[in-house]
Amino acid sequence: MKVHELKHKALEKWIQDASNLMKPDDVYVCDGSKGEYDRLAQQMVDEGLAVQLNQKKRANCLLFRSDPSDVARVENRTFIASKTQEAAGPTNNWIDPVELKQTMTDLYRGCMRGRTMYVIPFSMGPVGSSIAKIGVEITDSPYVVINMHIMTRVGSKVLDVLGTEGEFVPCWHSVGKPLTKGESDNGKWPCAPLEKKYISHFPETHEIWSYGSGYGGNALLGKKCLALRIASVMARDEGWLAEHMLILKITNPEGKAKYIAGAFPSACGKTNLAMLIPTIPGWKVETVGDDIAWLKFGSDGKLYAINPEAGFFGVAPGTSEESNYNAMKTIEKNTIFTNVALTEDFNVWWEGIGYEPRGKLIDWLGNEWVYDKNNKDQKPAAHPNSRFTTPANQCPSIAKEWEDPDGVPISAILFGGRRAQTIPLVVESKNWLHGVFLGSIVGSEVTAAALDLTIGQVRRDPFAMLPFCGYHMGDYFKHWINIEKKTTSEKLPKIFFVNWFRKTDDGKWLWPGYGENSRVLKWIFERCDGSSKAVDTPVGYMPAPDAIEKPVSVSNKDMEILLKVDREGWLREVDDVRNNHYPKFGNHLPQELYELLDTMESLLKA
Ligand code: O2Y
Ligand code: MN
Repeated sequence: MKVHELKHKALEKWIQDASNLMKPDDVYVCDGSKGEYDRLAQQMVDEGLAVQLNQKKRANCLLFRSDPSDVARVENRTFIASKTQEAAGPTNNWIDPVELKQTMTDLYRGCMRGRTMYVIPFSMGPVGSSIAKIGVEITDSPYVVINMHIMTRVGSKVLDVLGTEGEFVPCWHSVGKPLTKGESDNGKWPCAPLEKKYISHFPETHEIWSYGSGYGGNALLGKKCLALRIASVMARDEGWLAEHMLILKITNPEGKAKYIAGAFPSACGKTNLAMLIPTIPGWKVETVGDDIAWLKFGSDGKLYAINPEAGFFGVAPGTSEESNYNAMKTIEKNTIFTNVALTEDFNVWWEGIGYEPRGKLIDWLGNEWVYDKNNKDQKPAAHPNSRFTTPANQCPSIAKEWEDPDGVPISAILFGGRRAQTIPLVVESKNWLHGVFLGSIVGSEVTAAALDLTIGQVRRDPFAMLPFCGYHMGDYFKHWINIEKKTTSEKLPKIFFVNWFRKTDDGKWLWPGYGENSRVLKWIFERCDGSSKAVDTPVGYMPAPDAIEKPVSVSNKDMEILLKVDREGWLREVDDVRNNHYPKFGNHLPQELYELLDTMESLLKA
């Protein structure tokens, strides 16, 4: 479609203004069709930017290798440009919005020379659902277009819902690599150097400006930028919750179903949990979403959740038939792989796929790579943050309600992280406020070297939202507290703190995880039904002895450790929260949370 054929005149003007600034060779409005996807895919294969995989083993699948400098979200180049720094809070990077727009306008000037500007109308949430939000992303990356096709609902149907005056979130994106006359990418992933990358959010005006990166969360602007950072601001203003949560459906042997949402920091296995295959007979888990949930009140006063996305952008390394059978089945076709290794027969391979690679591979950097069993220091063939982009409707465990425009009623919310010590297998909060307190102290051990922390150190990531909240986290805590006032307590989900990652002092896992986590989900399900037993402890309600059936691989002693209150460990936790964590939020930290910390400390010392 041509821009002048658009019925929405404000949208047409916005595109025209962007085009005048960025000077693309051409402007193309995406229709979201399969033909469009296939054309762009073929174009990138022809240009040497993508590899078509083996049609018999990976039908309609592509492999991309990004620039080695453009492999992940860039938190230190991500900005919340609210009018005041105080509104963004101390845990977000802030630049004055006027200054930032000036800087970025200069970068955007002529940035699309030699390229096509693609206009992607997309819906986060089922098209036309009252819960859904519409965005329009302009980008000069055809890689972004085909990823958006999978991750969101794209095209003419979205323009129809937008009509002549509908509201949309304007999202600007450029890889920041204009081409001179006759120049081409020459098979090289285009992007700008780190210091020129900007992933910017303007919360007051609901705008997103991204420049310089073509990768994942930096470029697929419906995901972290719109569905979390901007949506969290909308949710605060409109009285709902935009959360970094999976959504799963769990059904007991009698056929009764409940829906559970769960917030875990990045790299804690949300996709695996959302696609879990229970080890307990008769129980079934199905997938509604693996990363983002929007929770809104229904007319009955209960919280209903939708998954605003249409696909999964999962981490490849560690994904195997054993760790996530459903993901492995989902990615057999129609999938985009980024930065995994290529095998001789044009299939994909990554560390932790469950089998050793044969023959000569091409690693994520494009170099020949042969597996050397005896070399423990061999560089990985796939980048640790290599990804698959795959349609949710191909997932064998997808729940039939996953696209229900009204959402699914949430009975329980889980918070968790990777914690080798202290945090028990599961604890239920005493009430909503206590659940908010547990969410506010979520932390996870660092698994890969980070700039500011060493491996194993706990990084606090309240509600798993620290990198994704578009405003002051202290105010976000208050928003969660206030949610309780919108309904009656018994209609709110119960809140649980879980930890699958407990270890012995000599570093062995205490809990097998994966499908065995269904034993914990069963207890949670039955707590929501009032049918499973718990004991009151200083940290919350914990499973009564034998309330969780022990997996055969876990000893009685280990089970006891998993379900015991480690008073000394918790007192250290209290100390860390009081002295290092809560002070970060200054006077925006709700007083109620300090009071709960005091109460917990006295109970632990009693
Ligand atoms: O590194 C990226 O660009 C992607 S990060 C990501 C992708 C899918 C789901 N969650 C995350 C995350 O960082 O939480
Ligand atoms: Mn995530």
